[in-house]
Amino acid sequence: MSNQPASNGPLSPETLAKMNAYWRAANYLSVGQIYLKDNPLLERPLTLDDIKPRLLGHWGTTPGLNFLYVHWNRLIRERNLNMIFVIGPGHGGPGIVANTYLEGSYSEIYPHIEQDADGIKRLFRQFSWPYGIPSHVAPETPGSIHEGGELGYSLVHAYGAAFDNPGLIVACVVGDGEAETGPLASSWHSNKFLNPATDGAVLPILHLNGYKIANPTILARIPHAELEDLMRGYGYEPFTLEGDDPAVMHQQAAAVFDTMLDRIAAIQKVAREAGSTDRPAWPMLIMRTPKGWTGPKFVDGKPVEGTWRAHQVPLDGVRTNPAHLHQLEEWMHSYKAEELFDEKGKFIAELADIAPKGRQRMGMNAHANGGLLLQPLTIPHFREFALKIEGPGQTDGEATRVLGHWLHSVMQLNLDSKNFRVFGPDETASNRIDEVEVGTGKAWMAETLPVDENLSETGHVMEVLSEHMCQGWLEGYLLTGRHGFFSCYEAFIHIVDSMVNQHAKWLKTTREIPWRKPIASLNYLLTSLVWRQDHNGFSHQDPGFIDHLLNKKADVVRIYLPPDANTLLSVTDHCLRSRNYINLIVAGKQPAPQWLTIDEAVEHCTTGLGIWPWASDDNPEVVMACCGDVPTMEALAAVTLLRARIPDLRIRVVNVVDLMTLQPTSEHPHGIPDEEFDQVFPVGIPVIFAFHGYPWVIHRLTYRRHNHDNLHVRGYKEEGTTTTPFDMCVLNNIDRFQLTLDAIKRVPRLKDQVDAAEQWYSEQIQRHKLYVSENGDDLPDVKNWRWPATNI
Ligand SMILES: Cc1ncc(C[n+]2csc(CCOP(=O)(O)OP(=O)(O)O)c2C)c(N)n1
Ligand SMILES: [Mg+2]
Repeated sequence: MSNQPASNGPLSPETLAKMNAYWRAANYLSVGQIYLKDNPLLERPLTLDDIKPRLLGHWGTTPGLNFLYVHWNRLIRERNLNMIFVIGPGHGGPGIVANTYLEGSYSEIYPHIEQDADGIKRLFRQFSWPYGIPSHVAPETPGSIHEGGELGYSLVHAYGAAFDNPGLIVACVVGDGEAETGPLASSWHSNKFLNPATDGAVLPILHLNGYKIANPTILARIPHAELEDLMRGYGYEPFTLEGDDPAVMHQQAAAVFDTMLDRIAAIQKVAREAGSTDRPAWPMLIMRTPKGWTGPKFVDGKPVEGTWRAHQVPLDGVRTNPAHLHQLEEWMHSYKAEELFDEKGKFIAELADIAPKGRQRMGMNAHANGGLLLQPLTIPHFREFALKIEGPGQTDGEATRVLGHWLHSVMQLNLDSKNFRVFGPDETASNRIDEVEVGTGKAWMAETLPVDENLSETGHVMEVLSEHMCQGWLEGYLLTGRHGFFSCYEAFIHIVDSMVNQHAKWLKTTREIPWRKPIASLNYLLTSLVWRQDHNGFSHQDPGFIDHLLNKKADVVRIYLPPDANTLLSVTDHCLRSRNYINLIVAGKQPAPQWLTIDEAVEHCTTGLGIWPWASDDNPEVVMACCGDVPTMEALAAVTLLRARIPDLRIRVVNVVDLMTLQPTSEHPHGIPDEEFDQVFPVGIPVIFAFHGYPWVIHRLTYRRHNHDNLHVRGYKEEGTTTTPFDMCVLNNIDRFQLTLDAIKRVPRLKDQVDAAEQWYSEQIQRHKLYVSENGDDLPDVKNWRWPATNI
């Protein structure tokens, strides 16, 4: 391949020379960031004083990324494209920083990194330097919506960005190691959901540099034909670019990209003008280039370029080994910086000129700073969708179905602006919010059969049995300035624990970056909850996502457990209007008693926690607290049992919707002040707390509150099976009988009644166990229990 004439391709000799020089400049600046703190243009011989004390960064992937960037620049200019990039091997940070510097975006955003030798020195020094910039593509990197530190999500982010952005092309580099991850492997299927008429295009580039950190990659070691077949099997039209001779590679890359962009244009044309609804075979590129391309070929006699040894810092002994220092100097000189930067260190104008201008520069594209484009949703008045209730506990309702009715309206009102999607791993119907599908349908570009329902090429409900893909699409969609909602079974949301970590980090960091504008919050509805897994059992029982999110920065996370339909409406309305948060809403889908009118619900959700007056006495001797729908019902049922047994017992019922209100104000912005907490949970009064999730969550949140010693929490303690709803409560000791006994045991003046209450408790549990074993259903007095109308 390398003996093909360099002139054989679409680039004129001048353009080719300029593009290669541009690439050299990017490579030079990348190496400089990894090694140098001074002498940025090598105006004097390199000495140890010029070298950073700690050598951090990843060279191996970087020259390939730089190569691609310069080609994308050409495409943007020649074809007047609106293009952003997503870099899977985000550890190639130096390359993207270098390129955004060369195109001028970097200095505009960070004016202290000027376009001269001083600016380059600062650019080098700040990289991987304490209080400088991270070594990866990061929120700090202009033009990026993707961190890439945790591998696997590039392609799914790229598709999320492309949905409903018909004018956008998202160039996406997938590392060949990254391609081995589960999320990435399923992400290729995103092409079955991308509509060429109404969505943008994704340009996937599989960066087949052959290696990961210490191993070859699978895809580099299967026959090329097999790899192409794999890509064809995923529904793509694979193109290949292979080689290591820069001049030849530039020509071939230009040719192959021209062909691929022509393909994309043709696909979009037939869909947009001729109305074709066929699923196209979108082009994708397999780019087989050496890892660490243009870097040291051998170090200490061992091959480096084209091997895994190029992954991080190829010459790691420069501080101690003069030969390494010398080799670094030679390597850097090989890029001929003196031809690329003028005497002041400014990138020479005729090279700088090949980059796009203004917002067309990828570092400046508004789609990569989604908050700039964010338009508020049109949100219908949720009060009009409220469930009418006949007093507390007198009406049953399915909270999520009520929510689905309102979400349908949200969807309809925003269909024209195409900025709202609902995501779910095949659970939208099961979670009972499927009314949202009516009138838009579920996105689907694959084959359909007459038996199918609600599948649509323009659907805005996204269903795929991959929590990773739902999460990744939604993140890409949000980060490019749109809104979304993700409903998931409670137990299986853990599949994306790690992805939500990364998104939380992104949000935390961007809050401190003034030029990154706020984006819509990531909203989760967790339903199909631990307490009501009647036909699924233990595998489907896990409320631990709450614990997981609690570890995140308080600035970023909000957790709500609305006890009924109207509180769910109020909370969700709030979440869809919020910005820069991760909102977790936990709410059941099964028919259940409803407690609050919409006015009461709004008031309750506004304070986040409160005394329910209709269930409470003045001057309480015990507080029955509850958080979550099933625990709320059990707590209230316990109140009726307590009142029947001890009519003069003064009880207060407190319900918590916003979990973070329990934390001290110093820990979370939603935390209520200690004085308020003490009013709700008076010092010295025992609190029996029925909680939806793991009980220690409540202790963790309240351990610094005055009344913490009197707080006794019941929650899920990992007991479960396929059994009746009430038996689940019994197995975990959160049932009404247990809560009743707990209250009697904790109120000092009832000391004499404890023995009898324990006896009564055993009888109730025995009665329950016998009944469920024999009848396979809950006791009628439990199942048909209602909050007494007379108490209203
Ligand atoms: C999910 C995940 N697992 C492991 C790592 C550690 N890691 C960082 S880079 C890398 C190798 C990546 O190889 P590849 O995707 O081929 O990138 P490139 O060769 O372009 O550097 C690994 C395993 C990671 N960042 N993310
Ligand atoms: Mg690789």
